Amino acid sequence: MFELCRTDPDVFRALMAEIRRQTDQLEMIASENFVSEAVIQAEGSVFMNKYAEGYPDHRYYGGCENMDTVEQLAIDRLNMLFGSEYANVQPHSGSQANMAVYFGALNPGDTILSMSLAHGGHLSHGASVSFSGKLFNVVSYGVSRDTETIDFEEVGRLAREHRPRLIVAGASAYPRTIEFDMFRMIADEVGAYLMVDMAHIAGLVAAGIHPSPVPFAEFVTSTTHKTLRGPRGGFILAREQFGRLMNSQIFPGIQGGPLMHVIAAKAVAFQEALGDEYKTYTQQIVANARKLADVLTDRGFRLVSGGTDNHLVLVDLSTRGLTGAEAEARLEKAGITVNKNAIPFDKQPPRVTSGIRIGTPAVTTRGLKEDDIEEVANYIADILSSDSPDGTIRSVREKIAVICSRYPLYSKRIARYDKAVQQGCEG
Ligand code: DSN
Repeated sequence: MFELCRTDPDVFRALMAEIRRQTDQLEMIASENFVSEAVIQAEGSVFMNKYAEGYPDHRYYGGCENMDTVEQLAIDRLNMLFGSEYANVQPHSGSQANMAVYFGALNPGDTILSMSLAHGGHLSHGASVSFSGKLFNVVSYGVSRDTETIDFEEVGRLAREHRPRLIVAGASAYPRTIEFDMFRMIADEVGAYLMVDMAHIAGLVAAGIHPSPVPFAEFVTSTTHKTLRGPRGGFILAREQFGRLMNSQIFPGIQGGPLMHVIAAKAVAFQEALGDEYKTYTQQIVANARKLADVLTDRGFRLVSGGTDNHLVLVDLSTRGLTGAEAEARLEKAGITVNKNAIPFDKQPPRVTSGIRIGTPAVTTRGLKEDDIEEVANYIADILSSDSPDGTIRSVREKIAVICSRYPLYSKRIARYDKAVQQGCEG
């Protein structure tokens, strides 16, 4: 830290501020998490200096023997984690993993049937502003008005009508179990490929808490940094027969040199996810989300679909005279970070929304359990119920600070940063 502090005080100050922001607030954005020190060390390493275009044992650069070791470790661990036949750990992100599948399985103009962004889907599943919506003919399914769960009658009807070449399952804001077997049946009926983007739930799938898409889908994509608790990045799993195709779509198709420091960090995170402690962690994520759902419901809030089976809840604020944007801002002032989120059939525009999405992966990594979540959920309810919330926000801010000090995070790292500053960056 002394070097960074000395050579680039501007970046160092931003880093100090960011570690304080992450540790002094409760992070409840459903897609975020805190990686281990081991993951940070693998990523912040000299692996980042190396070009390794190609794949293990087939590289376009010399000196790749250690790159081969880490990439093969990541691939083998990932296959073990999900019981898959083929894995590609090079995608820089979930969007690039999805792009590789689309480019491998489809021709431009082909039809994709995927979940609408407005009902919980993802930009890269065909939103008009994304490459996926620009290059392919996208038909969207959503949730039913009654249950706010995926409307499989609609999925089947749209599939029969539009004969998509690819059906996409997976969501960014869906609090319920996704029935991959139902998607498989519909895909088989119309002769479509099935791709599951399990980014949000990958950690729950790895631990066996959510059904796995691997037996049902030709292609499974994911990010590595959400419930899976790795570095930011993506991966693809596929049936063996599609392995060569997926490899060529990632490199040289859409990426150049892989980020070997990120792949090393992925390998470390996958190893962590194979351990028993990780399974306990994911069970606690879900227990915490259920407690959050129960308390908010008891306090009179309406949750989309009436509750949760996974790591997140989607709160409908439309009947409380509050928008998602206002709720997000209030909670942030109190030290609780969430994001505004459209709810199904939302009447508000995307920058405003009628909902907030609240997730438990990051606070569970800190160590919060159901009792703590009950306390936090009541604070959230207090802030969102108040007509003039300033006083409530101030008092909750103090209580959140107490919870944060009860569950410290990155303490040794912060001590090292502080020492660097105290010693004038000389050490
Ligand atoms: N931005 C992510 C999320 O928050 O769900 C999805 O990529």
